[in-house]
Amino acid sequence: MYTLYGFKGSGSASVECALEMTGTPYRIVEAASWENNDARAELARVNPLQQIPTLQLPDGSILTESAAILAHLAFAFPDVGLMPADPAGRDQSLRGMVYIAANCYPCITILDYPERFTTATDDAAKAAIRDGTRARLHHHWDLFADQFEPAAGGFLSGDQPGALDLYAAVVSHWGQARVHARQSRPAFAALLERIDSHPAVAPVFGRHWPIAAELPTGA
Ligand SMILES: N[C@@H](CCC(=O)N[C@@H](CS)C(=O)NCC(=O)O)C(=O)O
Repeated sequence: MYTLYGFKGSGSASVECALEMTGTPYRIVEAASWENNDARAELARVNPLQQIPTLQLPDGSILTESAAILAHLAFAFPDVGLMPADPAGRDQSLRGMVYIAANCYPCITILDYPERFTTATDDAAKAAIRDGTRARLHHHWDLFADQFEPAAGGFLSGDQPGALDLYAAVVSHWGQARVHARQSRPAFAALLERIDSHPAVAPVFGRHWPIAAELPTGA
């Protein structure tokens, strides 16, 4: 069976949701770089970056990187509809996931750990890094919203949330992206809320972020 290394309120929520949609058996190992326990050591063995989500496949191999994991599940379970069936739609889904991985998720890492990206040690320098990064993150989400529009079915992946929807909904939980989107790109903010509240998504997101009203704060 699959083993998902993840933690509450983290990026593993997108993969957990996709696994639920496939109906395949899986287990969760609660591990994170910020939790100093045995599971963290296990996570470090399978993913030296100690980042989650990390997924162990039934054959024992390891997948890291949310976009690669979500794409794996979409291809391994093609009937579930995690990606559009038509090649052009699938290409755009992959493009969207790589966009988020390249442009949005790294900003979250910088917001969470500015000290990794500067030799300055004073709080003012870290605050300046955070402020600049947050502004850039919001710009990246604006450009995402302008280029990736929901299909006629209401979601980025069609008539139900798919891999790209899950990834966008999870990563936009942080860095005040939802607050910004409500002002700047209200249709995109509404899409994200539609994804959150879809019956296939809400139970999983509800476990990760129990108080929906507090979702859009972030770093
Ligand atoms: N590039 C990775 C980023 C994953 C990531 O940054 N995950 C966060 C949790 S949401 C993490 O584990 N951070 C811990 C750390 O960097 O020490 C992906 O796209 O999945």
